[in-house]
Amino acid sequence: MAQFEEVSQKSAVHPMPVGLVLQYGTAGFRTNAKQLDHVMFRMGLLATLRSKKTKATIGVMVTASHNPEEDNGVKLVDPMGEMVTPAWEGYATQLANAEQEGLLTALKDVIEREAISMAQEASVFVGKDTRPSSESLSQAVLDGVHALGGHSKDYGLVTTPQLHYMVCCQNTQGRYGEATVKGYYRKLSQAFIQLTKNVPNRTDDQKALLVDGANGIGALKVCEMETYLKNELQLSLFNDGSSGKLNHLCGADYVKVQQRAPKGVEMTAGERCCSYDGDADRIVYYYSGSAGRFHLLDGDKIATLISTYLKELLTQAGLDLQIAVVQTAYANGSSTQYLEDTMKVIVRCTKTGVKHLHHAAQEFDIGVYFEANGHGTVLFSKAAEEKIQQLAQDSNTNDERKRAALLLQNTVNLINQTVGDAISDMLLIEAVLAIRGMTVQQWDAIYTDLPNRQLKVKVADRRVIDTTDAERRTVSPAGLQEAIDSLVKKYRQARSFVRPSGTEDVVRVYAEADTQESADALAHEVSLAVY
Ligand code: 16G
Ligand code: ZN
Repeated sequence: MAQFEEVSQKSAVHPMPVGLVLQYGTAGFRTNAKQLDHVMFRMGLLATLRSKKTKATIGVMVTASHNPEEDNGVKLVDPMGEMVTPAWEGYATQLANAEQEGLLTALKDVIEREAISMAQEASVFVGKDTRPSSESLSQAVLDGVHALGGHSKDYGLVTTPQLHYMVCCQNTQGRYGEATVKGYYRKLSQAFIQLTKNVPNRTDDQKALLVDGANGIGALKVCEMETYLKNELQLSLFNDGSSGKLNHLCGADYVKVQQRAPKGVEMTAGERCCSYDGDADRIVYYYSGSAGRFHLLDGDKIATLISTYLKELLTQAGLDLQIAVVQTAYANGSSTQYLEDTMKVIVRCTKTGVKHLHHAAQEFDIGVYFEANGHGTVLFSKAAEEKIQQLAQDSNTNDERKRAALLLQNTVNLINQTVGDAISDMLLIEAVLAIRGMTVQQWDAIYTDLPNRQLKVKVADRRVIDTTDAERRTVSPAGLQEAIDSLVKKYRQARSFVRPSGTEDVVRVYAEADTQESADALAHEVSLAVY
């Protein structure tokens, strides 16, 4: 077949390095960019098959998020803008690791197992981040798509969530929005302006926000968006990529892990600041307290702010919709306690990795999900969106209910429901703070984080650790959980868990307790028990 001849010819131009074995992990393939050319070509092939299978547009994003600039990676995006379904992650691993001579057999195996009609048209959207290697690697993806006769649209430089958004817009015939970058800016900025325009006396101080763009794609895109915001938000952008290196001493991951301000951001006491990660699907906020102390507002604080705001609006609107917050084991114990005991919202805990949280959040009318590291969004069920819309349009509704319904409607429009989105999350947080008239300190004071510590432990084989209960308990090796339990008992308000990393060859240890000293000591003791 002519189709496969072209695959054979082109794959020779994208050869696999000898002896390299890669796995499609929690966030796709990720490693040094020099090892990825063949993977990109093959993901172009696989995305084309996935498109034929689903009869819909599929996305391929070339990025390695918060990894160093020398790395790169690739993720596939399914028709509704969600992460690719797990069975296909397995195919991705098989294709990436097939020997050069075995590539066609591996490809035909997928076609057969999925009963794919090769006559079906295919369409693939491709995007890339600002890494120097992304240019040629995204070209390799396009080569793969074309080798199997697929149609492609190259969005060039976009954030990861922008590409997810485009895929969803395309497959919902524009109902979710227009599948262009300008369409994305227009939808989000209009919703933001609608939300903030009736807030009385917003001062310039309240409109001001410092943004650390991690020297990446988020910096570029938030700049493009600024004019659409009509001065309703006044951004001071740092680490915009003009001189610094991607993710180096800056970005959401650096700030969260180091618990300190990024390089180059000059903040005065009480000023709101935020950091994106390298592909702008994560965000954290922070400020400097009066004594110069650094205060971090992570994904847990963001989830709390947003769910509190939504719950209040639902009450005002008189809408009986179930709202839940989805977290992982890393969520600070104080946040879980506050949400359950004070806010009385349902809290669910899932395994680490966006797809698990996203999936759990889909089970509720409104599902707010955030990882502590700042990745998250809000999902509204179709029924919830319809109820909100009906009420917003109902002329018999009284003023308070109508106002709340309109706010909810614009909130839905402001959120990128396909995946966590630093720009969309930032606009939502800014709108909520404005509407509720809150300063960043007041937001921070909703609850106080328990002191915590994370450690990495190198072990011979991290796969010997098996976990259960959303990674909060270990089932093997034997005796480990008992050892952790007895260590935890020594401290007050303590909790600890260990889990094998899905992205690095290490075991991660988390501990929290009433004081920093206790949290540090507990983490250390648990890490010794892991050896
Ligand atoms: C990936 C995940 C992220 C998770 C992290 C955990 C996605 C898009 N990203 O980056 O959600 O927090 O892995 O890494 O799912 P770890 O397994 O090394 O701790
Ligand atoms: Zn990211």
